[in-house]
Amino acid sequence: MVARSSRLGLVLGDQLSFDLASLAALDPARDTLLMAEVQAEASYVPHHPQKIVLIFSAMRHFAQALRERGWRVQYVELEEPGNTGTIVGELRRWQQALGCDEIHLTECGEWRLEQALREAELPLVWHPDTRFLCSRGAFARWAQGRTQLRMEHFYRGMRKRCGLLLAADGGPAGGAWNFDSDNRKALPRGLRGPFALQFAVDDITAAVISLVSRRFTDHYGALEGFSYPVTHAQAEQLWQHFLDFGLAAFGDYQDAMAEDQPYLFHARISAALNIGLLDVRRLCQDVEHAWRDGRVPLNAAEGFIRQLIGWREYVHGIYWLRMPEYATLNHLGSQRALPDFYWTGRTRMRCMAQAIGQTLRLGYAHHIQRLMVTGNFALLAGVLPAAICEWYLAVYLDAFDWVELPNTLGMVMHADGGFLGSKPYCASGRYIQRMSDHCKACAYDVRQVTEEQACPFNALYWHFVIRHRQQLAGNPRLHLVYRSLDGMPAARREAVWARGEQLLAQLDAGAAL
Ligand code: FAD
Ligand code: DLZ
Ligand code: SF4
Repeated sequence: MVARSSRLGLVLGDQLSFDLASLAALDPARDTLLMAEVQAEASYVPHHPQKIVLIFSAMRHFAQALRERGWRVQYVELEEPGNTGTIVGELRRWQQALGCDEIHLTECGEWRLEQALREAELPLVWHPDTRFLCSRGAFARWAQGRTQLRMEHFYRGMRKRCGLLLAADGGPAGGAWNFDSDNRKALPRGLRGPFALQFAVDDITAAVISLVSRRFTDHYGALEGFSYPVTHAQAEQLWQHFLDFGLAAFGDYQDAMAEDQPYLFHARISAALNIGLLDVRRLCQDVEHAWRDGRVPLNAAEGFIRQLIGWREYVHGIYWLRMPEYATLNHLGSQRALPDFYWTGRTRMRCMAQAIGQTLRLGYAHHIQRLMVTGNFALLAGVLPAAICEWYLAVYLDAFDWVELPNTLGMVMHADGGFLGSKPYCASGRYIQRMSDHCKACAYDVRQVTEEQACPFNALYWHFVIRHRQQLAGNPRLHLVYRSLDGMPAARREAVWARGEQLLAQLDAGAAL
């Protein structure tokens, strides 16, 4: 027998927050919450197996925590008989079974699911996702009438609005809004980031790992080694660990990459934050306190806060401003299939093998690996934006469309024509050499461009610059690049182009490079 209830509340796998707006509108004494593991959400892209473990385990732990707080939770496990396999199907089933006349839910992270829900004939009562500091409406108001949207302008407004890192006169602490020029240091030889905190697998997670090992055998990525936080308390531990040991050097080495150091001084909190185990307001306050108490330098505190209230809120705003047409953009007309080695890590390019290898092992790569290694390669090789977007959405524990899509389609692929970023982040192997120690261990030679063993990034970079001259040459931020292309002797330019053509033909033939 199921108890009758007048209202149903939906809690999705990335809405595991006690202060979710829809929960605040419901009454634990009368209403029922629905949480459902469904095949459609677990397979709309081939999610990394550890991502499915994270979501299901965190959902099961959250359901338990809600019950302890007095909520009635209808929890549907993936293999439960009667599971319809979709969120809409489960809502319909439980609305009828419980006789609910209202379904309360919070705005979704992904347009795809929100659209499916809005199209379903269900008595839905929507609530805004107040876990973001800038609502969809506030972002649209900020964007209105601007000819250009720039993260830097948005970010300054957010600093003022949130009262973060401000001087007594209301200006920026330290006299500048931005310490980016201090935050591009290569890692000194021998310096290592703090040890990575590991979280033990409890009975709930073990049961989910067993489920995923049976049901998602065709998804790429390792299932063994899962050690990510699945509860609020564990996420808090991860955060405190970063505050104590990572944050102080975060700014300096934000852009650095190193052999066999997947995390360096990065916080590793994105997945926990995106599914609701951490609260962005709290994180920012903690960082501000750490700086005011003298525990971390200003360039670290500012660099970190910029990621959270700048980039994170900005891409969220852009996503909801421009969906669904944003996902279809392809300004540069890129059409190439995604090379197979993105799914296996089997390539002689050391930087790519390291970034992809750790991605398959851990479901994690830090920002510069995503932007300047795997992203840069996809941009230079002219991969179809939809194909590389699907890859990013599948392989990272923190990946949800609202954050993955603008970063990949906009920032990496320049497929929105510069709406999100003012120029493509294209770079040759020299950038990777400067910011990492990968080139020393690579089969290719980063100093060469046209030779057989030349770093593929080099010729592909010039090939990209040449083939997109029409779209990019007018961009003031690329004037120097085109000036140096034009200064190249014609024979050299032809040799570079030929080597680029040869590499692209190899990719088209399915070679691993
Ligand atoms: P840190 O380097 O310690 O940064 C702290 C926090 O800042 C992150 O946890 C994250 O919440 C936020 N942040 C930093 N940069 C960004 C950014 N560009 N956009 C949004 N938030 C940011 N992040 C995701 O959360 N999910 C994604 O699916 C995702 N896809 C990406 C795809 C590409 C192609 C690129 C270039 C970046 C993507 N990012 C994504 C942003 C960024 O790479 C990750 O947030 C970061 O690597 C997570 O690791 P961390 O927690 O150690 O971050
Ligand atoms: C990512 C994910 C996965 C793998 N599985 C589920 C699930 O079974 N049930 C659920 O409620 N949510 C899941 N999620 C998260 C959703 O995909 C996410 O809530 C949507 O993409 C909307 O943001
Ligand atoms: Fe990457 Fe080129 Fe350096 Fe090899 S030489 S690690 S391919 S940048």
